[in-house]
Amino acid sequence: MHSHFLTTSRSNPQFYTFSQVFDRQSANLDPLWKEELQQSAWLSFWEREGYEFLEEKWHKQYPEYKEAIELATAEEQAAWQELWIKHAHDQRAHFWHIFSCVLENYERDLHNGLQDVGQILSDIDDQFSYLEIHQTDASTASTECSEADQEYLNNNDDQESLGEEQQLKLLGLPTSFGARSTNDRRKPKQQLPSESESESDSNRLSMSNQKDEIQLDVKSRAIKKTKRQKNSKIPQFMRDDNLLLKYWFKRFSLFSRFDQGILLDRESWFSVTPEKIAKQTARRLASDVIVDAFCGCGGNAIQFANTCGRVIAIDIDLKKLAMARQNAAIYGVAHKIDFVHADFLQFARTTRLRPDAIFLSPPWGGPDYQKQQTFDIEENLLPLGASPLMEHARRLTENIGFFLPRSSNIKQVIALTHAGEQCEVEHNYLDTRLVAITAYYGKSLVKKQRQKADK
Ligand code: MGP
Ligand code: SAH
Repeated sequence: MHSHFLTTSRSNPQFYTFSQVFDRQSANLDPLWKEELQQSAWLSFWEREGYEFLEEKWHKQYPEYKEAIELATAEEQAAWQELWIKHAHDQRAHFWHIFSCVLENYERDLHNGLQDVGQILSDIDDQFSYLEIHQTDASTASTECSEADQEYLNNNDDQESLGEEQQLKLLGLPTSFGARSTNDRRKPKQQLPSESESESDSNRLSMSNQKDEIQLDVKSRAIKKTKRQKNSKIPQFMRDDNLLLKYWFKRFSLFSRFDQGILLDRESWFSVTPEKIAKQTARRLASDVIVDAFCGCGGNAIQFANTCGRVIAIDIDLKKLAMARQNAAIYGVAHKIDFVHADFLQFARTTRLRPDAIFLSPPWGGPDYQKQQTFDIEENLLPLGASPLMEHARRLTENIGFFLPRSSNIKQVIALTHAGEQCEVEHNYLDTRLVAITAYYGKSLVKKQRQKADK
């Protein structure tokens, strides 16, 4: 319980995603699978989020930097630059460590989702032996990361708040690497690593790939700082509701602009897609016209508005639509969204609209969905099972993104694929925790990641 709160109270979790392409008959995996996946997932993660993190941590550690650099001599500027490079190396090692733990979780989570897979995918199991994954009871499953790692991952977003020794132990780094006493943190010139130290540091990094290096020049970047109001009030209905309270603690992970007036009703508190995941889905479904079939208070619709030409946001609940409109205005994108009050099933049967993509995030039956070890997507989704819901969506387009519980039966998810086509199943993590999966269907959406092996 305690660690649960530590996890959920953090406002800026890191987002990691892994995906795998399946077709109805086989997963087309080969022995290189894990290594390839690891490489590409790490690169896309680091390219997507690395620089922002480096900057954020840098300015936390050296708040005086911005002013100091203005007056700095050329020599002092070079000293800062060297310090920045070391900082970048340290942080990359730090995130690589966490990433490795998440990857181990992914192996386990994927395996859990495939547990019930029977005849139809009989050859997948053999192929997955390459992953060296072991069957674990989902309720007791833990990553292969040690308990110390877990504690670290749960507690740590700010490296600075950890003891130096603890950091080094957990990062598996030598004392000359990433270690700084609190006192000399603010004295960049005295703590610059020697060149040889720097070199050996970079040699120690688990992945050496040129593309992996984020180009380093902190001076050239303007630093975004969003000031959060500290005085947001917990809505009364949440105070009395133990179930909901945990979502309050992660409000900034749901909406980074939460304190600018985001509105959510009870159902939406536990249903809204966290912003970083919604952003990822929006990158994947970027198109001209998209239908968000169950838009709720707009978590996904807002992000679609940033990547799509036009968003048709449908919900059966008028109050939620009003909140979605206000939330979209906070993100400055309300003008790109048409809010449609309708039953999606009815809409799909009657509309002449032919969007480029549809996103489905229907109700899962409330937070109790977690009580099922394996979530049956044909039985438990509302208002319809996954297959008939997909049939409705396919009247409009074949390009579909489907947001589903992390414990979904992957066999059922794969079975939604059209014969002869593939689907891509994406596992979305915030920090080390799997939040949900997103399945993509339709030729133009599914990544061609296995082409090489297929040839
Ligand atoms: P969760 O399992 O309730 O939260 O939902 P969490 O923090 O993982 O729970 P914990 O007890 O394991 O800590 C995880 C995410 O799934 C939420 O943030 C929502 O984005 C999404 N989600 C949850 N529910 C119940 C629904 C739902 O009914 N519909 C949709 N579309 N998304 C949901
Ligand atoms: N993706 C949304 C959350 C969706 S929650 C977000 O990130 O904010 C599921 C939503 O489906 C709820 O808002 C619910 O009102 C809506 N809904 C339920 N049945 C529906 C139907 N038949 N047609 C359209 N919307 C429906």
